[in-house]
Amino acid sequence: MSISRRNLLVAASGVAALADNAAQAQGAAPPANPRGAYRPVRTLNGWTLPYKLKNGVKEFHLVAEEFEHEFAPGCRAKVWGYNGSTPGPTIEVVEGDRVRILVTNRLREHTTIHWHGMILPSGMDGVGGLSQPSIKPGETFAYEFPIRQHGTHMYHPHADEMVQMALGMMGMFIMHPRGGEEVRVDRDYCFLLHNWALRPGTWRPDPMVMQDFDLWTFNSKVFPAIDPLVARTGERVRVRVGNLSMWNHPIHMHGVEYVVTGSDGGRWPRSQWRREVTEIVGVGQARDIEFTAVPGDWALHCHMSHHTMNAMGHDIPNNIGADAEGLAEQMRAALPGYMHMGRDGMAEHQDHVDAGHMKGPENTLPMMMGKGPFGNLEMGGMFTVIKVRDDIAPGDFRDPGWYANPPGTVARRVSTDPEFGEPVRAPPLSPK
Ligand SMILES: [Cu+2]
Repeated sequence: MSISRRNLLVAASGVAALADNAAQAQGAAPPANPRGAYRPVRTLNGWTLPYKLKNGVKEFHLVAEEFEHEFAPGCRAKVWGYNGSTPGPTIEVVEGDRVRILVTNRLREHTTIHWHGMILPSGMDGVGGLSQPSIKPGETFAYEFPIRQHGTHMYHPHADEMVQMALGMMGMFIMHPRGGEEVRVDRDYCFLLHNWALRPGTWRPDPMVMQDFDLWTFNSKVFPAIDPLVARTGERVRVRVGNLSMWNHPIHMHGVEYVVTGSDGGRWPRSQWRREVTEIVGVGQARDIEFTAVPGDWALHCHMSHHTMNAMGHDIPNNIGADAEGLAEQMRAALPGYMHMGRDGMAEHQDHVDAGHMKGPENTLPMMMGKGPFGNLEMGGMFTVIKVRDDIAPGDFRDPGWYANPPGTVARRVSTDPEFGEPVRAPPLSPK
């Protein structure tokens, strides 16, 4: 099953309309903060699940299933997720709603869904064997509960959890506060952090891997396939980040000091908001960060530098500083075209891949990818760009291309002589 981007956009805008209609249906002539009138979230590379209103209950339908997913062009895998996507579609509701979530299991083993961090009856908590019998292949279960809180939440299986999450089963559950928000945001983005052990040349993520992952993803995509976060200068932007991976991720944003304003516990009182440039989103946690958009192209990425790389060898000897030309010549005798890499650093990697010198195994991505207006970005994994412009219309999420820097505001070359200038240097080590 494949869902085109266009259909996703239609689905996403459809749910916004539904939200508005629901507000009108319940609707009092314009109260200050009508219930249901919220700014819908924008799921990076994803979509929001539409619902049907049945006797005042918002009914959603999730389908657990296997399908093919693309991490970026050139790398696909058989994954598990919901309704044809990983992460599954975002569920978006308002505090005070009553929801019914149908879960159909089209996998070949049983499953459940746990509503992570949500206040609900014990029997709706979704822990297979503890809260409920597991949902067997072919069965559909209904979860039904009132929404009694707000915040950035998640859903995931609590049955064969290690395997099912490693293969991509997870999604976001956004609950908007009843009565609106005191400080409103103009754009509200969300994404989930995850990691995948997809060995080069293979097509199924390996759930047994504990540490050496190959792909680090925002919403199951790697850079440069991750959507940019677009905003207009001066808009207030919220980014909701949830983590259902196996590592903690320090999420770093360039260009602004942002404010951490909330978590799984909802939007915090303003006295608890704090300024940061990097916020660790721990495993099983969610964080909301907000900022006022400043014009430019600004990186948003995990600060674990291996997490902004795509697949790489984990057991390769360190070649930095190694003079291996003699060895390389001997190798070329046996293997024509042999190249020794990594002596001066690894930035050459992307050039060699682009030039076709290095042909990787099937179904993998170069460690470093992406082109910017000034050359190779040498990034992969958990990296994307916040693109802020003066002339973007409210609600326009189209990629505006690269930033046109005002004259005189770009770092420039002033010399090509390595002996240039009189830099002050630390004193040399004393003799041994
Ligand atoms: Cu990370």
